Amino acid sequence: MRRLPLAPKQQKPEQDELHGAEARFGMPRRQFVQFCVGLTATLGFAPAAAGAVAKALVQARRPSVIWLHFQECTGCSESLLRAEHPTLEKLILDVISLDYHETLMAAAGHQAEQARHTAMAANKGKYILVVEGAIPTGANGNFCKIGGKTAIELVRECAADAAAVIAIGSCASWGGMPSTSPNPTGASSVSEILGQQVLTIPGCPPNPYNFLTTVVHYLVLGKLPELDAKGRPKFAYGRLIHENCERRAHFDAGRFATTFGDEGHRQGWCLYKLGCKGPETYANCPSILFGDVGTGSWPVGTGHPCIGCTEKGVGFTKPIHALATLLTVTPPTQFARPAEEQGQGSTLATVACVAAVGGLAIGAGAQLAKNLGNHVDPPPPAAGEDNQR
Ligand code: FSX
Ligand code: SF4
Ligand code: F3S
Repeated sequence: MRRLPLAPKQQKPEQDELHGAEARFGMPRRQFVQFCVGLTATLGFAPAAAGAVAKALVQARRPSVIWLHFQECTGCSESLLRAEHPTLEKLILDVISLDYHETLMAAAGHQAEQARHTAMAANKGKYILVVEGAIPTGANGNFCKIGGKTAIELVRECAADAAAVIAIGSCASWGGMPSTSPNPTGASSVSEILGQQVLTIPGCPPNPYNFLTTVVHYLVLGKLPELDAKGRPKFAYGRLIHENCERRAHFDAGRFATTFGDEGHRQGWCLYKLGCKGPETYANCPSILFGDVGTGSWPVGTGHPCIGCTEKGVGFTKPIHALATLLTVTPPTQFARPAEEQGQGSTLATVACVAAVGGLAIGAGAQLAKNLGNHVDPPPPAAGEDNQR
């Protein structure tokens, strides 16, 4: 029998790296250590890098963040408000300096505009621009104007002096829901408006930890994480949902729910035949879950097929109950290690890449355990019911 790789020994942050954490973050030292170790694992850094993460969080100068809102439901901000480690309040006050955010700031009108101009001037070339929502290009951009400027003008103006631009949510990443056919407002992505690929954190809403972790990567290494062809951080969007799904064992065994509420659905079988887009959607939803409420807190975990909300060309494009394209049918335990693709070296960044391999391996081990734990014997199929592939 193939032996699963053992988890590397966890190394906790050094005491001096924790100095000041309690005062700055207002959280017990133990909780702070857990938070740092969790972020380190999410990033795919080696466990030994938890100290560097802690140090960066304690000592780094808070980057100024300007957050723009356009065509969207504000679910991206809402999902951040529901994050627990840390809460958005801690994120605002301690990890980033949120200098402009229309939904959360107390200022309005001219005061709000002044806050944006002041932050941009004081942090020229250093601030992070976060854009939430699609940008309407129809009617010369006049569908959305703030302070007398169109969304197109605002994005270009704020991006000009930004150190980094992050498109948060599917709307800003590729147009998302507002761009669904026939797209009467000409809803477009940030990358389309700027004419260059920016970092995207798609999802409707996106997972708040993927944003938090991206910011922490920036704090620790002074640069944005490695991206895929759609601008998504590879640490979060490097693998298909189908590869880490807790129902995968049922897919491999050919056990499918065929209607909502049938025996297979109640037994937690695979949702592929109900239109699950996990086989063609890249995201870490099954691994990091949502809302900090425990096991199963993600769409498929609650019994609904993934609609592919992180995947351009799938979410809000393909009919919800259309069958997904199977990008791979190889069981995840058979995947080649990605080590060879990552290269080797001794810098923290490279250690992080190599650690990602360990992280994935550990994830695969945990996933296998989860899958085995979820295994149930199939009930006899009802007459005429097709539960087999
Ligand atoms: Fe809503 Fe954000 Fe969806 Fe869009 O998330 S959750 S419509 S991705 O821009 O507010
Ligand atoms: Fe999970 Fe969907 Fe893949 Fe089935 S098709 S294993 S429910 S991701
Ligand atoms: Fe979206 Fe599918 Fe994840 S619908 S939240 S990508 S499980």
